[in-house]
Amino acid sequence: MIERCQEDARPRFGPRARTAVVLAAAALLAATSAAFLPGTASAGTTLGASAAEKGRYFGTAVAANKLSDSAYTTILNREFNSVTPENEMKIDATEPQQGRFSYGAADQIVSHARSRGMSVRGHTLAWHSQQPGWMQSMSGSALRQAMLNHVTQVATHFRGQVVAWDVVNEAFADGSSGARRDSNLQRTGNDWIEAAFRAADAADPNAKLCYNDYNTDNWTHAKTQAVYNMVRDFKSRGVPIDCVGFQSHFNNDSPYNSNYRTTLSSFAALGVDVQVTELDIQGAPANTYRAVVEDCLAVARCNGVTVWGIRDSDSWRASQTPLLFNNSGQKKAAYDAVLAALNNGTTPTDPPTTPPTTPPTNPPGGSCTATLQDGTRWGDRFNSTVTVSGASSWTVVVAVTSPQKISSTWNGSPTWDSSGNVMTMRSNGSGNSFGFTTMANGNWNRPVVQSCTAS
Ligand code: 9MR
Repeated sequence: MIERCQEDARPRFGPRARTAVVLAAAALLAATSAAFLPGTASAGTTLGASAAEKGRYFGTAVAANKLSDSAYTTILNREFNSVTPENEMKIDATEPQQGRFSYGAADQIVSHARSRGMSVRGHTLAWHSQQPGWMQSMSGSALRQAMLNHVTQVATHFRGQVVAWDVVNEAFADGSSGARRDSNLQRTGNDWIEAAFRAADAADPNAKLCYNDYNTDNWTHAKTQAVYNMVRDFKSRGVPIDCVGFQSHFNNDSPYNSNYRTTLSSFAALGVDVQVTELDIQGAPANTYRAVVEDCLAVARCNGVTVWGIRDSDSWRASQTPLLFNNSGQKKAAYDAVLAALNNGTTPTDPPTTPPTTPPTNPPGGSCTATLQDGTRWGDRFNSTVTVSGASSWTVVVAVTSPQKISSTWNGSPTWDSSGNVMTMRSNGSGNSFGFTTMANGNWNRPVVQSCTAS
C-alpha cells in the first residue's frame, strides 16, 4: 500500500527573523563534518564532527581561565563544535557594577570559539543566582528595569555571535509544588520571564531564545510539567520563546529516567527546539550517556548536546567524575558510547538493555504508514526524517528527484536502485524512524515516500 508523505508547512523557527543566522551556523558546522557515502552510518571520529553529520552540535562548557591550558584546549578544539561560557556571561561577571559592563572573559571565549568555527550558547541573561551585590539588594520596579536593561545590553553586545541564549535560568521551584521559585526577580511580578524574553528578542532578533532549568528531565515531575505549561502558554500568546534547555545534571539523587525522550519530544511538539545544555552524569556510566544522546537524536527538534566541562577535574562536581574525559584528558568509556551513539553504532562493551527482538506487530507483507518530516536545511543539503507506524519491522521506499542525491542515512539499512535516486530502507532495530540527508544540487523538492511494507 502506498502512503504519501504528509505536508508540514510550519515555519521552522517561528515568526522571528532568525533563520539566516541559524542556517549560517549550521552551514559552518556542516562544513566541518567529514564526507561519507550513501548507505553508510556516519563515521565521524570526533564528537563535533559526528554530531554535525546528524545536523546537531556537540558542545561543552568552557572556562576562560583554562584557555591557556594546552591539554584543555587540545581536547576542546579537537572534539567540540559549540561552547557555553561556564560563568563568564553571568550577571555578576558582565555587570559587576550597575551600568558598568565587563565583557573581557566572555569575549575571550567567544573569540576562541568563533575563530575555530564553533557556535556559542549564551548563558545566562536573567537568573536569581550569581547576581552582583547591587542587584541582590534591589526590588520592585527598579529591579525590573535593571534586569531588562541588563538583558538588553548583554544581548546587544553579543548580537550575531551567540546562536542561542539561556534568557531565563532556573525560575521554577524544586519539589512537587509546580510553583515559580521565590526570588527578588519573581517578586517583581509573574510576567518577569516573558518581559525578559521580549527584551532579548528586541536586542537580538536572530538568536534562539531559550528557557533553561534543571530537574525538568523526568516527564512525570511537577517541575517539568510546570515549565511545560509555561512554554505552552508562551507559545499560545506569542511570547518569543524558541527553545527549552534541559540541564541534565544526573546523579544518584536525580537520576536519568527513560521517559527523558518523552520529555524532549513533548516540549518539541509545542513548537520549540530542545537542547541538552549542561549534561553530566555521576560516575559517567556509558549506558546512560548513550541513552541521553540517543534520546536527543530521536527528536528532530533536539539541536544538540552540551556537556558541563571537558575533564572530570574541570567539573563543578569533580568528585563525582561525571564527564567524558578523565583528569589526564583521556577518553573514558562514556566517550566511546557517545561517539558510537552519534555515529549510530553500538558499543561492544555495553550489551543492549532491551531484548534484541520483539515479535512483529503486523504480519509480513502487510501495510504500514510512513510519514516524512522536514529536518535541518543547510545551504546545499537538507535532512528528512521518516516515522513508521503500524509495523515494528518494515521496508520503506523513498525517492528523491535527480539531480538530488542522498548523501547519508541513519537508523536503517538502505539499498539503492541503479539510478541512486530510489532508496529502499529496511528497519535495523533502531526504532520506528530513520533519516537521511539529501544533497539538493539545486533542486529543493521534498523526497517522496513511495511505499511502506511490514516485513
Ligand atoms: O559550573 C558553574 C560553577 O563554576 C559556578 O560556581 C556555579 C555558580 O555560578 O555555576 C555552575 O554552573 C551552573 C549553571 O550556571 C546553571 N546550572 C547549574 C550549573 C551547576 O551548578
